[in-house]
Amino acid sequence: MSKRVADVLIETLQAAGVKRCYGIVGDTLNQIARAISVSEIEWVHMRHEEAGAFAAGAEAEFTDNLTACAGSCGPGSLHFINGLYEAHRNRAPVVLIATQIVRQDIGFQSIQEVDFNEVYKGCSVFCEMIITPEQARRKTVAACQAALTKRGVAVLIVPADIANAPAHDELPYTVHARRPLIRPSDTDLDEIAAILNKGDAITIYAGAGCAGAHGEVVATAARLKAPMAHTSRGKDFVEYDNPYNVGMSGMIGGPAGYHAILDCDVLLLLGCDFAWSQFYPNKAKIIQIDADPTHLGRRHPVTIGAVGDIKATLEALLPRLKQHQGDSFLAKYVERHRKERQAADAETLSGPDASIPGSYLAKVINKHAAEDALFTVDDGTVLVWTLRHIDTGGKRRTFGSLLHGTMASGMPSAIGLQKCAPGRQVVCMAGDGGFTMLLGDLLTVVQENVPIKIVVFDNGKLGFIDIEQKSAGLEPVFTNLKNPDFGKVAEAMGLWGRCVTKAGELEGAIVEWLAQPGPALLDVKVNPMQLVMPPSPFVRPEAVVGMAVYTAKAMLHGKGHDVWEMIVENIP
Ligand SMILES: Cc1ncc(C[n+]2csc(CCOP(=O)(O)OP(=O)(O)O)c2C)c(N)n1
Ligand SMILES: [Mg+2]
Repeated sequence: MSKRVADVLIETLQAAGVKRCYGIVGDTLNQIARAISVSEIEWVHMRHEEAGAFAAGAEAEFTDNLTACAGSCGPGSLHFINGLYEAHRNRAPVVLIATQIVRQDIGFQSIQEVDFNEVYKGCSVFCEMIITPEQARRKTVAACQAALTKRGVAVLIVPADIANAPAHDELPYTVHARRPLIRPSDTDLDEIAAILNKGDAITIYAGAGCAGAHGEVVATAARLKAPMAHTSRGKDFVEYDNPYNVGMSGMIGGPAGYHAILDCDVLLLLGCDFAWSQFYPNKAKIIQIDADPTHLGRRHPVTIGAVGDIKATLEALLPRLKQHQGDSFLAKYVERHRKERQAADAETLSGPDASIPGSYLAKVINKHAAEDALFTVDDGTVLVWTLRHIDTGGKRRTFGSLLHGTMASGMPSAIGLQKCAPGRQVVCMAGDGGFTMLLGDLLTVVQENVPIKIVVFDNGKLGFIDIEQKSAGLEPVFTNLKNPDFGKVAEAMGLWGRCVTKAGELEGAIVEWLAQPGPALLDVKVNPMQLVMPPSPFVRPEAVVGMAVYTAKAMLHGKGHDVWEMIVENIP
């Protein structure tokens, strides 16, 4: 067969570093699927395109390699949308080949016609159609280059007649994606240093922009005698080997991180775009350094905002900083954080027949998972337990939907991670609601034989929403989930499966589950009444009132047992 545009497209993606393409074949995609089948790119055959987008996004985020997904026209390429929002917000370089009906039929509300420019403009750095065969290579290169350099999703719309057309001789366009080193000017660094050198009580708030800068960030804290709080996305990069760590702030953080930020006189934000303005201090001077200029001062007014990569900026800033001496401010929050951790670790259960709290389950997994395990996490209470109780130690990584906040990303992201890191242990911390949303792709796990380890935090409800409704003073509605034994479901679908209901069986089951050579699923019936308790100093008054109102309403409606159980489970 003579060379087609489809071949040019795939050749170009391969040259740009694409190793895998996730999707579902069909009509307008078939010519491209044929080109992939004779290329070095691996096709990963999903059951739902949304899961394909989550998998591609996780692979791209973890490896920093361009990763592809592809769909047929209309609904086939529409289904990626939620997963691509997730990838885009995580700045993961993903390219979607959205195939389209033939050019001649576009604009007539033809069968399966969808305007992908409209659909994908909110979650992409590039969204263009290949309009003629003569521009195929050039436009594919432009898509790859945008995804890799602007960090996000590129959507390449490819009408079927174009994919099928004979390839043209084009100039040898190739992708250039080298990254510059960026740091503030010397004058700006002097100004920043002057404020920090005068500060008495400085706190660092570190975000995901600190990736790759652990040494420099810790050295800066040492120089400034500064406690260091971190965001949930910064956890993997700064929490470990860090004597200055005081934990997270925010609704799922702890009092030490929260107060260290509110009580300081200078706050140094490093690669940190934490969204909630009520957790920023109003009187302190705030210095913000971020690689993305649009992040500067958008959450809270700042004194100085400067653009720079954290590692390069701190390397240039450190020689300008004087060694601070007094460490009473630092010691206060470090000690407070140590006590919080000690209290959390001391959680015990009443005996082998006790029900299993989600927090306890996360701790047992923390104990037994590999030291370089990769964790994916569904949105919901399970995300809170994971962020609070999984220690990364610098080698593990956690992948939750922390910017887009979607359910169901856990299992498909684990597929993508295991595909690109076959030697690593990949653990998916799933919610029963999130897991069943894309349950069909458990068949992909079996068909592609990806040996991920899935644990379902099975509380029989949309737990997080149940808590939200209760704290608004409402009686929970529409949150119950009628679940099967997911261990048996797993076995019927062709993987190892088991269900655990009692505390005494848990540890042995976790060891057995993690030791499985192939994919394995552990269904753990966790306590449905466990609340996610925000640290007491910042429980919003309306939430306290809400819980009280709910309690009163539940009592009135004869649900005294629920209330009693909630109290027993949550009041230490
Ligand atoms: C796609 C999507 N739909 C709805 C929501 C709103 N939401 C957030 S958490 C949640 C409940 C999750 O339930 P489950 O997976 O069982 O986790 P749990 O909170 O019970 O641990 C819902 C419905 C969302 N974030 N994403
Ligand atoms: Mg649940």
